[in-house]
Amino acid sequence: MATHTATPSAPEQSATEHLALEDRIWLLRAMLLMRGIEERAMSLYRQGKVPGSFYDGFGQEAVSAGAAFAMAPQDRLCILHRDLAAHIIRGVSPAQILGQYLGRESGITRGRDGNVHFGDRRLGCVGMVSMLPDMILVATGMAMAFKLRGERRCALTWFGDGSTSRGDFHEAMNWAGVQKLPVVFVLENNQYAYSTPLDKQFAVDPVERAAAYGFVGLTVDGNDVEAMFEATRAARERALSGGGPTLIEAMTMRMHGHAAHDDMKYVPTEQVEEWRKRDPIERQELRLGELGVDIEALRVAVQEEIEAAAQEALSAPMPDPAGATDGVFCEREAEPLGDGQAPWSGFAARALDAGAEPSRNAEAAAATEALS
Ligand SMILES: Cc1ncc(C[n+]2csc(CCOP(=O)(O)OP(=O)(O)O)c2C)c(N)n1
Repeated sequence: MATHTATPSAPEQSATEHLALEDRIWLLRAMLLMRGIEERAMSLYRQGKVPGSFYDGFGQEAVSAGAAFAMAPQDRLCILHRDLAAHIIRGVSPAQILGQYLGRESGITRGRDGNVHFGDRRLGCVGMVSMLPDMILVATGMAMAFKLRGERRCALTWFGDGSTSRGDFHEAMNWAGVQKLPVVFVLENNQYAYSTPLDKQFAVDPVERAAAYGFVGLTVDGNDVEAMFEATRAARERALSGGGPTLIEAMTMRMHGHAAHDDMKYVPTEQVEEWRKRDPIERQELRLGELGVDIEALRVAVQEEIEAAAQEALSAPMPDPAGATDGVFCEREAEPLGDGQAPWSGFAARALDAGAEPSRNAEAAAATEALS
């Protein structure tokens, strides 16, 4: 029997039960990197150095950081335009991300796209398709393949509230429910789809629709990175044990315009101010500060890392125009997607149990020692 719970947040206790201190620091670091990279990129955009438009996820960092952190190396991710922390957690370097935004040869698409449509297939991430919400279908298709091949993997995708009004959303949900597919759907409810507010988008909160398709739907505080992690971790466990998909509705707020050109005049200032008090980074800093973590040292280290990455990206060459059409069509047999990084210590512990090498992120462990 499918259930829907409107509980706004998973209890703190259940989050920390699965998170070691190094994990909690990693989550903060991923959010700080996301915010810092996007702030740096926005200033580069204003200097005319980022071609195309610029989209960011300011204020929504916990949604991608928390969910991606719960995914194992062999899982597959379809990452959307406000989910930079997911790329970071999977192992894309800040220099590569900035190289991507600057259209450089060093970016993931090697200058073929800018700030939105990319994903490092070597890290198990599928590059974003612009038509919304087509990545829901891609994730569902991958989960179908895992089931048919008997592979123990889970697919995860993010999408916005506006995406839920399209027919493809319903087709994917229906098929995933019928087939009990190992897929996690993260609905990033950031209150607006471009200028359309929620009350003009749907008459019923879309999380309620999960029950109609026969699987679990739950609402999580999307500005609480640990609650996001815990909800996704549990959804992944359910998916891998045959319990089918989960629709996680992450309640958050788009704190900036739809893209850099948008002054979001249509959003009441009070609404933005209200959400500013729930900033996901400040929240995690408060938690860790109380545990004795040196937040300032972490902030400084992250800023230094971003500045070095910006310099590296700015000095990378532009792509050779002669190769502009390379890689547009698949000219040889496609390589399978690779596995991504999965820094959560829970995966490392399981690998140790199985006698394998730990996947624990050495950098995170060192950071914990230095900061606590
Ligand atoms: C089928 C389709 N229609 C329109 C667009 C243009 N578009 C890009 S993002 C966006 C808003 C999407 O809103 P939402 O799904 O809530 O995600 P958010 O941008 O708020 O994260 C629109 C209309 C698109 N990419 N695809």
